[in-house]
Amino acid sequence: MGRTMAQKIIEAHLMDGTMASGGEVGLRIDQTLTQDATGTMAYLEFEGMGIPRVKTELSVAYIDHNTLQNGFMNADDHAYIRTVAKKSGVHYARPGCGICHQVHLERFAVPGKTLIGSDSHTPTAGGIGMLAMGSGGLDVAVAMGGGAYYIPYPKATRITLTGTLPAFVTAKDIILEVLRILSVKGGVGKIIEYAGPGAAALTVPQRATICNMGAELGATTSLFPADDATRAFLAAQGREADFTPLAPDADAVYDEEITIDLATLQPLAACPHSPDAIAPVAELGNIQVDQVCIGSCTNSSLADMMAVAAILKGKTVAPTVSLTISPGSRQVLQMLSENGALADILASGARLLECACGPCIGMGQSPPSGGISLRTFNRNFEGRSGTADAGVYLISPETAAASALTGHITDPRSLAAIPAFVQPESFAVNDNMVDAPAGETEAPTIQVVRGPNIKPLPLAKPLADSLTLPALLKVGDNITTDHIMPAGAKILPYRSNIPHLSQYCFEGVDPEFPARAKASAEGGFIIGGQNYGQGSSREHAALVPLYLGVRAVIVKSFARIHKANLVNAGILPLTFQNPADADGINEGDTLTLSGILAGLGAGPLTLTNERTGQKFSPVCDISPRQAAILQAGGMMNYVREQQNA
Ligand code: MIC
Ligand code: SF4
Repeated sequence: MGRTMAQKIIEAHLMDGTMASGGEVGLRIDQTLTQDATGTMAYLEFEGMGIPRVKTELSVAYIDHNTLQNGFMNADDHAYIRTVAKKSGVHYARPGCGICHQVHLERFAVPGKTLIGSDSHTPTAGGIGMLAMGSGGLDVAVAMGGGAYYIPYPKATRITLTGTLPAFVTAKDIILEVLRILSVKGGVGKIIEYAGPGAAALTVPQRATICNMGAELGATTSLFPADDATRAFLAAQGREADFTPLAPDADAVYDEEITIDLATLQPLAACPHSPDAIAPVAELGNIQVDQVCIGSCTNSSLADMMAVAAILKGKTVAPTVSLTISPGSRQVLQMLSENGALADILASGARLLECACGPCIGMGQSPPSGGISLRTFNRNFEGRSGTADAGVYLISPETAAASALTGHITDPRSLAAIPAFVQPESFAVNDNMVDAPAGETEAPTIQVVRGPNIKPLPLAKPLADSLTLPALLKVGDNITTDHIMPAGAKILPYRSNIPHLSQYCFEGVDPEFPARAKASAEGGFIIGGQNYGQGSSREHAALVPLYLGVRAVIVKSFARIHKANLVNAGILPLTFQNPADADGINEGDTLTLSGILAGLGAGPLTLTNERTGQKFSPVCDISPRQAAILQAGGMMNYVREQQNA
């Protein structure tokens, strides 16, 4: 039987498991990346595993999230990451290099290879034909040490793109259309492959935009073929030698097929507060805009910025709008400054931010109270911007620039034509801000710098067979990891300080939760709905609940990365067999969970509501390997046990 692109890469990297649905496959990982909001923890975990040097072909530590530095915390964490990277064999991309996914695409991603990153948008590199997945820091630490990365064997979805994009309709609108079709949980357990003449006509950065927001579908990852466009992009980056072709076999079998005629698309927007709340821009009516933010790992390529510059050229941003621009990398910024487009952007009144995540993760630029913000980003979860009652719309750079000029949400098709962007034959390549690690002889002499913000990791209690504990919190569907462990300028600097972070757990959902959890001596359970833990890969959304005493999370369904993070932390991820069972539990009820050890991965456990006497049979749908991790009390303990054996 023919193979899909993902199946080819999986087969070439298979270390463990069989390629059949229902099971788990363990993959050899060629490259890893970390960013600074999750990286500190990942390197602490790597150090904790006692492996002196990384065993990957390439590992890169980026500094892009925590760049506000309002206090010593971020700079201390950067010094830690810089020194631990140098010692451990990891390349260090200094602050100012750009957003990890954009820089990795430009400088390091290789078709046909595997990449995991401690960031959910790592699939961006799927645009170049790389099998790139987001994971928690513990999984990155294991992969850096040469261990396999495990995923549930994915289902295959093919999205065939036909036709040609109309003017001012973009790659962003394609992925927003896919989100409209599939929703924020429609990609869970799937790898999405793009095909057809419409896919072939897209450049690598356009493909990367689409793969980037595949994370919002919950997909394991997304992939484009590696073809002539891929070779041209790599050649322009001075990396043609990294090219290998990738295409599915003609008789490859897909579990699901979707076709989108690009000619029928129009500019779209994801409306507040979910990336799948899609509406055509033309139908939104006259919505006044307070802020427009252009950038993020979704839309910060040279092509995106050139389109924005062309639209802004010779015009002035509307008086009521604050327009911010964050180019995705120093390469993009340098080329914009050399070709004059930056002058057009600045002359329009745009506010230039550094090449980093910035407003996307709430690090500055929070909109005004009740404000409307248009962003070319990938997530518009309630409160993520830093303003609890702001409404964020996700749109293309073209829609963003058009709206910044008029002051209201504007269909860019109303604009005069702009010059077509032609990808340069060579990008401005300069890797002088990516520091190579020390060699094997120098490495042991390097002192790792540890600031006072770095606190020890919480470790799980040994697994009991039965637990009688309160339901500490009950939540609804689509709870994001931003709900569980918010980010933003106030909290993000404490990503290496779990005790401090714990005060903010579920802050926007129920500010009393941390105190309630701490008051329960033996801890308790969380009850949730569908797609629990969607969004960010932050393992803090598991480590902080662990610190607060959460022993099991019992929900209708999980997002992939968060479920893996719960197991790695040592928290039981349980699923109700009948979603309506969640209705039989109220917050505060005392619950007895029994048959835990026998139930790990094999048949139901028993959950008794001591208030009503009702019994439920949730399942722990995990692999034997994950059952062993839970039995060991989480991944750190499991790795140590394995090393001792
Ligand atoms: C995000 O976009 O939510 C982040 C911040 O990049 C996260 C990682 C994190 O929480 O540090 C992600 O997407 O995984
Ligand atoms: Fe950074 Fe935003 Fe991309 Fe996350 S989604 S990596 S915060 S730019």
